[in-house]
Amino acid sequence: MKKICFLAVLLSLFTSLPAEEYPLYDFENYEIGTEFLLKDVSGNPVSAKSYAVVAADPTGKDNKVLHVLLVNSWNTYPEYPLPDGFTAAEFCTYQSVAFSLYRPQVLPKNNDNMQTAIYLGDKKIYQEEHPNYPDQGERGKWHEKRYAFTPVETEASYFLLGLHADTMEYYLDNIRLVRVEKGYDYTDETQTLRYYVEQCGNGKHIGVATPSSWKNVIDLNNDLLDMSQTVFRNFNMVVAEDDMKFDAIEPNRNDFNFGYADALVDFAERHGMKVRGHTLCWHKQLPEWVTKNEDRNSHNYSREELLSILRNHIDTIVSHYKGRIAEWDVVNECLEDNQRSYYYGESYMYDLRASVWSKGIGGKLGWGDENVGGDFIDSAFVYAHRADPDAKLFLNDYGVENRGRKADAYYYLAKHLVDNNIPIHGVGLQCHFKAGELDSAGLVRQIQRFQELGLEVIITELDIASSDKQADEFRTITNIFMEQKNCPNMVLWGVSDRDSWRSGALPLLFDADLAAKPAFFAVRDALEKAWNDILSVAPVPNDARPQSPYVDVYNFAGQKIASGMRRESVNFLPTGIYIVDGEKIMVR
Ligand code: 9MR
Repeated sequence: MKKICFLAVLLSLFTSLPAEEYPLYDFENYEIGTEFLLKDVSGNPVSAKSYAVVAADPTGKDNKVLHVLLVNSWNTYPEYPLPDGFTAAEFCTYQSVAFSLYRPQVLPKNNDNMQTAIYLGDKKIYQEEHPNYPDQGERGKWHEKRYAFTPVETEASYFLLGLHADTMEYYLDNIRLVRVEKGYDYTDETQTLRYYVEQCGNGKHIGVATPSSWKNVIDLNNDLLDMSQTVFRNFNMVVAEDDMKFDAIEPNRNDFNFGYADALVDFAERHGMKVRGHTLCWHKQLPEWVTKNEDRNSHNYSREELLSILRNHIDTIVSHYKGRIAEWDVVNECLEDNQRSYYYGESYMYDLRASVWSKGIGGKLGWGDENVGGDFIDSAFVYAHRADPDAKLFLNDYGVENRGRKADAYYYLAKHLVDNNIPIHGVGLQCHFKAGELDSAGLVRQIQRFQELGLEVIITELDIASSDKQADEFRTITNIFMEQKNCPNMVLWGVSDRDSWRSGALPLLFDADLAAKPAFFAVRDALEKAWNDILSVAPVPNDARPQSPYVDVYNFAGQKIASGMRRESVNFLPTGIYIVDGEKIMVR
């Protein structure tokens, strides 16, 4: 343990870690004019006008490069033999392929649809798929590129690397493999976040949002991928960043697309992780058939029709995952940012945001805009509860974590739901924090007053903008999460800074190479501290009173897990903390 802490301190002094590189092709040993084979991976003949040939650097430097011209050739890439004695298996021990790319000022046919693809033998190990095509950088200049690939099993003796379009011209140089130092070794479980949270034996989960399918940075079917391993080795809960939202899952009316969501749930089950569902009812990311405008009912659906759209959506999805998704964000971001009806007559109120749901369904719950009502909230919770009575159901919102009108409005909304017996189990605090915004006393107070309502509080979308305090702020919030009894889960909104929705803010625990940042070590230290605190609970004297040979056993969260168990059998329960005869017992 000491060794790990020392390592953590040492590493936290560095922000970027060294990379190990293996040079593959710099073309300097080739004669100008040497041809490289071009291969069409669809098996079609390559047009005779296409070529890949060693040439002089187009910027005039004394340097040899590979010049590729493709004419009417889709899916066609230069083929590079692996260096003598260097196997495909060794290739796959690296994480990324890096190279320099130059595109001439004038492209043939002005074709700019350029996606990079990499194959090892006939197996595709990387392809950029993006609806808008990636920005390959300004033309007439060299640019550095680096792509993490998916390792595969193959005995291939060559790889393919190039750009994908019909007719185009480009230059490549300095092709190499890169392995990055991560600062910790995730194959040693005692160095991961998950290990410490699970050692605590109190049922808490540390979770992460898996990158949206369109970002193409996680393959949920490939457990070898660095991104996949970073996720399942460090976290024991997942949520889809985008792929369970309305537009992703019901893009056309009653036409459900469960592809990525199913893959995520399978991935989670394969790795013993819990799944949060996000999100059933939101004003954003709605398909056009629901509304064309997020704050209006643009198709003028009737109240009945909208309720039936909402019911069918919730019922289908929650039933599809019955028993497999532990908790749902049922209603997301339903409060106005600016709470004007804060104090109304004798009581505290809340303004609901205008949306297709609040405007089209209406109802009495909520004040402010008289055309806005909250019946959709009650309905959404009831539909979800009917579809899976065991799933825990949550409100989720931002700007409600500390003190202030919106934080109060959130409390009063939740209280209203509880008072009206709506099946709600808790609230999510998103926690997208700017540097310095975390108010720990305010956060603790907010978590605790929901406890008085009997509600859980989940930190659902944590990210904190980078600053010299970032690691400390992550440590503070992790301590709060571990200390507060009604706060079972803390979820990071993304894995790597590179893929974050706030990419410029560098708000997460891993950098673009999935190397651990100081924030990672701060979270891990806080989890380890929580475990140490539990271990240091004083042993209970066992001669204090007569003992029954049969006991009821509760878990650390206070749920009964066994009635009338033989006292000796308690020692054979899985490692963890249990409550027996009102005392904590540690089973190792
Ligand atoms: O991270 C999500 C990003 O990829 C989407 O483009 C965006 C669209 O609205 O939603 C982001 O996630 C949001 C989450 O679903 C709800 N709370 C705010 C999050 C950040 O915008």
